[in-house]
Amino acid sequence: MNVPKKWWWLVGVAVPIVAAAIAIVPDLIRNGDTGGGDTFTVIGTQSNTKVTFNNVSVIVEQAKQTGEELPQSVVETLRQALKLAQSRKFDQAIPLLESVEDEALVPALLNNLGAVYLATGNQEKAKQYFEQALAYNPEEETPLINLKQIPPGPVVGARLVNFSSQYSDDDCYRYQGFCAEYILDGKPNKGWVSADGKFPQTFVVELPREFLISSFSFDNAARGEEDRAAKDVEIYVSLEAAHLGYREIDTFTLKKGEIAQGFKLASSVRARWIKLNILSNYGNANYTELMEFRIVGQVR
Ligand SMILES: [Ca+2]
Repeated sequence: MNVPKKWWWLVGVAVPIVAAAIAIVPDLIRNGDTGGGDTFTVIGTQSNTKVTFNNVSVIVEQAKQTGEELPQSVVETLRQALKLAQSRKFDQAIPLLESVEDEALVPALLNNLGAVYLATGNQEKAKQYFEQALAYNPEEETPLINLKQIPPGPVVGARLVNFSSQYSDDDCYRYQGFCAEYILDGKPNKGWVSADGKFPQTFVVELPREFLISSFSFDNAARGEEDRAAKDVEIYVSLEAAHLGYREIDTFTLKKGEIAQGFKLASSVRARWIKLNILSNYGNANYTELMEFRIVGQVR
């Protein structure tokens, strides 16, 4: 460094100051400018949940990785939306983010959509977006951070991976409500009818990730004769795989003809796979029915 002698003192003073400033700046960016840093966090309006947003730069970068250069207008809209989110004007941020959803369909944007919905108290919609982001990339950190903030509620993204029987495989779709997968479709009047009168009837449900399960709920108003309604059920959970590692958790007796029958566990259990065995029905010799099986828990 060629510094005139009379300025040498300045090097000793200025260098540490500059070094300290460099150390502080990333934090300032993270907290204050939606253009830089990876994430920023705000407190929701409806709940006191902390929600974490991805910054515009992350969305731009993820789009680039998929071979897409986001148009300047999209980047500008994103920037505006995130500034609104930072000032907790979430309701105004939602339409802006949704307006660019198709053009910037990357995990970081899906996370931000989930985050604005979570901030306004719409946990169901928030969970759908976070799960969608994680479906694109299971390693994506921000949606997972957000999911862990959400108190126990219906698990979103559970899917049926195995079942013992369903009313004639070809006909189950035609009759709109006889297929096994309809026990997870959220509709109390659409569900499963067995292929026969045998027991047990078994369902294996895979959760999108590990959850801490606190309760279950059943819709059990049969569409056919009311004595087809499921009666005694038992529940197993596994952390290993869909086909092994199960331990029994609890048994319940369902009422016939009732929807939203809740059963709370004495203590929450960790689970990635859940096996539901139906052991009996209300007397029908040929068929058994169950309309909905809801799993309530929180991401660990
Ligand atoms: Ca259903």
